Amino acid sequence: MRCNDQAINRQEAWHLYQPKPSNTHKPTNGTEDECRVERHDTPDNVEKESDNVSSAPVGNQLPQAKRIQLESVEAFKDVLACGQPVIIEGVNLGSCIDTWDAEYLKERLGAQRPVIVHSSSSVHMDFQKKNFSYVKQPFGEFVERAGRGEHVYLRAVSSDQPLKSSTSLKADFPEIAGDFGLPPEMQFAAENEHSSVLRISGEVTMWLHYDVMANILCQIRGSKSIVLFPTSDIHRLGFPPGETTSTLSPLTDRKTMARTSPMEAVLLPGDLLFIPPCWPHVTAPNGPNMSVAVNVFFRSLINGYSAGKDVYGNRDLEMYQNGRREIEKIAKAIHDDTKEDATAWKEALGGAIERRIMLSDSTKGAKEANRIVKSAEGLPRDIGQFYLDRLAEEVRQLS
Ligand SMILES: O=C(O)CCC(=O)C(=O)O
Repeated sequence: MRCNDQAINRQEAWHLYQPKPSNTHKPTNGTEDECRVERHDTPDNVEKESDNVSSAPVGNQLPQAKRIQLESVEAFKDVLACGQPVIIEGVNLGSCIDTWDAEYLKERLGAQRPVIVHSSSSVHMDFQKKNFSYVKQPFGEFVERAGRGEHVYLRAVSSDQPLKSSTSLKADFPEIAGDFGLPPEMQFAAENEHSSVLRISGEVTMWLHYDVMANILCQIRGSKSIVLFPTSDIHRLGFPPGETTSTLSPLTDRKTMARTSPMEAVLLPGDLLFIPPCWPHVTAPNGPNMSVAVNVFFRSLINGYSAGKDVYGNRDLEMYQNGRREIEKIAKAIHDDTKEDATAWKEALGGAIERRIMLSDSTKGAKEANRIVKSAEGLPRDIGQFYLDRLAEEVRQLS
């Protein structure tokens, strides 16, 4: 699989993300043209119409993620280099595909084993409104609830140190870990693994979020739809500064969907979805059946990860965290200016940051803005630009 006609240096392929126009989705084979997907909206009409449209499910008209088969280790590196979501089918994930039903899981993991699950009266779990509670219950009871299509969700955490370590199927569920394995073509993901997360759910739509780690979501039982947005859409998706979880529920919000460029991936048992880093996504069940999945988070960037602990694989890159500290210094530097002057400085600094312009040292806040611009060097273009845009906006919003 190639994402364009240029040869990719495979040794480095995994960090050679290319900038992409926001209204296209990149290829999974052949040439760019083969892989172009039309934007699904007509922005002018939608802008006018949207204020009257409040909540209609819109997920069923979306461009679909491409399905591919993976032939080699190099082909997987090409997938990473393309930086687009893709469904990989026809791989051997191990005996889990045949065995992981409710009875088997209860028998192997123990029906009385206590687990902490998200439980809600709504199918739409909402992280911001916290319309769910964490419930401790025996695993057997949880699996039965999930099987009945109740709104329950298990996202495994490390059984030893849930606040300090990321979860690993091998360490936390050794009784079933041998049933699951990534195919050899995905050696790169296995070698750079951050965590492997067991997820079991009933009828639940999970909130919109992005992960900073690359992600292979392996659907083992049941079917699920995932709606994904390119990184360049993040500023339209209601992510508060410093957060990787959105305030919006885009699947029921036609206005948001129309302003962005989502695609959909419908996963069946045995399908693997590659979710590139910093691609917001929301998951929805296809019916009230139990879904069982494992997702493997892995590092796909050469550098730039936050130095602190990242238990969930979603801690923003170092450049964003450092950039926000630079913005605090800018705030102090312009604190005593008149409102007009401060607005002019903020506009100038924000513009320089988003356009990657280095300012002369005599400009107020220039050192800080220049450090922000420099910190995007070496990152994939779309990810660096996303963080620069986000920081530029935060400079403009300084009060
Ligand atoms: O399986 C799900 O419901 C959520 C998966 C997900 O969000 C992820 O793998 O990051």
